[in-house]
Amino acid sequence: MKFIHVGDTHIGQVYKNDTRNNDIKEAFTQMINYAVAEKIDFIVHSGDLFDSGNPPLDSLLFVTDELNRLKTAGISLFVIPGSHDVGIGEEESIIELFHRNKLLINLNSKKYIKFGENVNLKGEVYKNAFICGIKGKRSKVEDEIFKKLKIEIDNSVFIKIFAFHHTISYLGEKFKDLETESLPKGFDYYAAGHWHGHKEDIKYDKGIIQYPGSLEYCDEKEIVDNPNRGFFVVAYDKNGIISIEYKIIKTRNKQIFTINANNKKAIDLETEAISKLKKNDGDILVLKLEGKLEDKASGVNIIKIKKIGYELGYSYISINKSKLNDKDTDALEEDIKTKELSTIEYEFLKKKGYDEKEIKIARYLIDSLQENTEDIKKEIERIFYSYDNIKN
Ligand SMILES: [Mn+2]
Repeated sequence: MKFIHVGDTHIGQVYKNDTRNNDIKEAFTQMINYAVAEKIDFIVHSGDLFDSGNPPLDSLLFVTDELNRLKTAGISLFVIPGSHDVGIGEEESIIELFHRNKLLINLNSKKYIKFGENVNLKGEVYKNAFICGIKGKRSKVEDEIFKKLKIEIDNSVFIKIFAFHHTISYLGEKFKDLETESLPKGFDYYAAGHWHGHKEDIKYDKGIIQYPGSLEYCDEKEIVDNPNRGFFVVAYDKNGIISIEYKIIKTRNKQIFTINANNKKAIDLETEAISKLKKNDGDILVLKLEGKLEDKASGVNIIKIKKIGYELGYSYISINKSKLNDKDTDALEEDIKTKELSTIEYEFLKKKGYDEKEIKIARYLIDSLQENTEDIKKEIERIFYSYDNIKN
């Protein structure tokens, strides 16, 4: 018997670029094609099937069609909602809509999970596997729910699978939202999601934790850092797991350049950047501009570079200036060390050409934003959530 473990497919509008959003769909189709062609027994999805809890109609239609293909092939899909599958302020996730239409099994649908003094969790027994899981939450440490977890494990099966959607402390303290030790014990395979990197064979209790990573690159950092994208194919029999294979999907060609700005003028940096571009058939282009320019960083005409790039055939262009400095950024760094924030704000607005009255209004707005009212808190949470979306 064989199952696929996939996660973080993020169907939706990850990019402000149709080609890349279609690439994300195409990656999902590649996975479904494989499952159908190889007669896979079932699929476990470890969360973030969609990029948002309120996906656009084209995403809903696309997923409906793909899941119908799976259904026709007799392949069951077990899903836990991820941090992205739940809309802001909502309890239910978009996954539940598909569950009720019998296109997948939402492992956190009401019949599987009961919250009380304990969190009672049930699973499904399917093809001699016991499958259960806990949905992800946005940007909260969720050790609490895991501590209260009581799972009715069926021990008569060949393998036991636990799906979750968190970054465990094993991967580093910086991004963790769950202590590794908080995971329940007694499972053979921990199907992990949320962290978009790819990590295999993390030993835990008597089992292993597996992160397939995002199925397609969800941002520029993933494009640069993670060369391969894919999903796991796990074979098992009555003795347990036989083999695990990481199936790499086909992704678009990438061209990544870093250009150093030291001792250069903006126009020279721009010319050098343009000289790197070549005619191509829909490649991804990432240009990283780093170092310190002699004149102003704003002198690099990003719009012009992108225009030339798109004319040469690139389907997606990202130009990163976050490590590009000039005398102004140096001065700002010095200011931060020596001056009050309000002085820096005042001087900044003055330099931008605002008069005293306008600066007063701006100051009033800045101050009101620092007040701790519920509305502002909510707004800030929303902004942090969007930021979190970019990261995970
Ligand atoms: Mn994700």
